[in-house]
Amino acid sequence: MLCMIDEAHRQGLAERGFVLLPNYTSPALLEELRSTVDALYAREGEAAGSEFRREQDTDRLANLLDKGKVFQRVVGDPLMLEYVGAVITERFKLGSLNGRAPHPGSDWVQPLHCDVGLVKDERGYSVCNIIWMLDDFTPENGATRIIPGTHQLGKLPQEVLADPMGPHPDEALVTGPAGSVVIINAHAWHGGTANRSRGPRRCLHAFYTRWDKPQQQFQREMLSEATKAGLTPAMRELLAIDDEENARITKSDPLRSGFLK
Ligand SMILES: O=C(O)CCC(=O)C(=O)O
Repeated sequence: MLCMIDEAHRQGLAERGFVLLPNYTSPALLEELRSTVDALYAREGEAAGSEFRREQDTDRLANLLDKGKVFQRVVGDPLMLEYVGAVITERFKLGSLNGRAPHPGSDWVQPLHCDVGLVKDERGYSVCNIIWMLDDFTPENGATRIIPGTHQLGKLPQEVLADPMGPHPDEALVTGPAGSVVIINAHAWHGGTANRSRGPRRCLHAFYTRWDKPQQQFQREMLSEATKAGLTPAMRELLAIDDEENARITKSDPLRSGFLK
């Protein structure tokens, strides 16, 4: 297969645990994603995000594959799948696609965490998260912070830090223009910061997990029959719709509702 990942990016991902691709999304796709997300926040109101989790001072959306065909372009983007494969070096599947927007004018800082509370294991890394920025991410509006290299520690921040919500001396703030994407080895300690601005900071989280781990949102049960009927075979496979092993793992493992993903 043709390798499209820049070598410096591959190295950055391996060593620092994340890589930023500024202005990755085309203006047309960015606009479509923004308008779809805004319509969903408006339509779902107080219930938004409730299929998965609510979060203080934050708007969330969950189960997005069931809520617009445009989202298939996000989770199935070939280059992004190649980046995911550089983190999770075995077969992987989509765990979930969510939206997140910290409220303007709030002090709420999301605790540093590893997605679904997982550290690397004897097989390597098992979680990767791609944040699609729908607005500029700035130091004022709640850009994501990441502690470079922590994906290699094999420890959760809550085991090590006195205050996972406090500042960290090594933190890197991931800023970039709307349309950028950041690929995160999701064992790296990371979290959203406070949106102290007056404007929105919308994004999507495309979360992927190794084949032997549970999906965060069980796509076979959460997608409508109409949505499933419209999926290509490749998308069915990425979402593990027909896989009995995934059904068994996901239904029996409480990690799928794990910490903040
Ligand atoms: O939206 C962000 O900046 C990061 C959010 C995150 O890591 C999460 O919700 O698990």
